Amino acid sequence: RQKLSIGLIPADGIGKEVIPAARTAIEAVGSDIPKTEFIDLEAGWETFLRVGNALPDRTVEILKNDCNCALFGSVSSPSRKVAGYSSPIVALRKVLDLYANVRPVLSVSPNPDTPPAVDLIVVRENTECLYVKQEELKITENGKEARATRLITELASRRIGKMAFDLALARPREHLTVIHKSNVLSVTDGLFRETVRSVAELDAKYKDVTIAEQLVDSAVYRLFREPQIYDVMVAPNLYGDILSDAAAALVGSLGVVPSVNAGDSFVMGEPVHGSAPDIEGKNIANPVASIRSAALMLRHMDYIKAADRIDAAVDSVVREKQYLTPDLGGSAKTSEVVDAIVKRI
Ligand code: NAD
Ligand code: K
Ligand code: MN
Repeated sequence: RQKLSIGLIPADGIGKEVIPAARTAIEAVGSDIPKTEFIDLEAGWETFLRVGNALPDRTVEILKNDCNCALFGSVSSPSRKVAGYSSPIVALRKVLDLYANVRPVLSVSPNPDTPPAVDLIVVRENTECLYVKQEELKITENGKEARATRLITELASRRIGKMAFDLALARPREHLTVIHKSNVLSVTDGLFRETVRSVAELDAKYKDVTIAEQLVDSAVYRLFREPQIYDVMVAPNLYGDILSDAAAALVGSLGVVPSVNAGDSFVMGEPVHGSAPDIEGKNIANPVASIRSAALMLRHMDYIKAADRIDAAVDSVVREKQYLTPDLGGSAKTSEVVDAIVKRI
């Protein structure tokens, strides 16, 4: 690549504080990536209030036509139904066919020589399950009745399975846990489980990956008791969403957990956390999740050296108490943490 065009979609709340931080970190890596251009793009609840559309066509077109990759912040979605509003992040994952949400959860050990207590990756299917959002409400003689469709396809389960096996193969332990609930949902989760397992049966290159299975409820339980048993976990959309927020609790804060939404031809970095309205505008949001998401995005595009430099800078900064934001028990400001990370990159 001669040039890198990165779409920036801060969206709402603390997204507007942490995405600029991620941009600064990318700018700091300089010549380890091609000449970079950033394109500011709109989406989110505030965009909806302003223009009546949470994901303007212009944003999608520029992402599709002009960007190599993107960074998304967080969106504030109302809990009640609002006519005309639909979450732009769910829509973006679909229109860009970003079928995998890859969420590494890593604890930072007090010194560089001790291995981290938690070091796992949640690989979440990103396009179907209950997130197809086909819900209906009807009135029956016994009152209201609501239904939702839960879609699991062989195609989506196979490609997420492949992504998970590839990630497992690249890690020292080469261990994959398939998360499901097929004791109850034998048709849908049964298809997910069997299809993911069949990926290894059909391709000899995965023969060294060890495979385990865990029902999603006990997976959460075991995650809290013995997180070290997990290496790569692959799950349908909803279970993956819940598991990765739970795993974030193990490493101190949602504010440090990054992700990428990845497809075959596009990747979008995104912190796992939401728009955090409770701390918005106070310069105390933890920028680590977003900065690590930028590194993960670059790593996914094979800019390994740039990604390593960002991650190493983050690792060294978060080992120092003076650079912990309030979510991690400290009193550092967002800007202080960003400055320290940029200096070390
Ligand atoms: P949240 O992730 O926004 O916040 C949960 C808690 O974690 C809050 O106490 C918050 O202050 C804290 N937190 C989150 N990120 C932090 C950071 N970087 N630094 C310090 N503290 C941080 O989840 P929520 O409160 O359930 O949802 C708030 C809004 O975000 C809702 O409108 C929800 O729909 C939206 N949301 C969006 C996304 C997304 O954009 N993909 C994901 C989750 C939630
Ligand atoms: K987010
Ligand atoms: Mn979530």
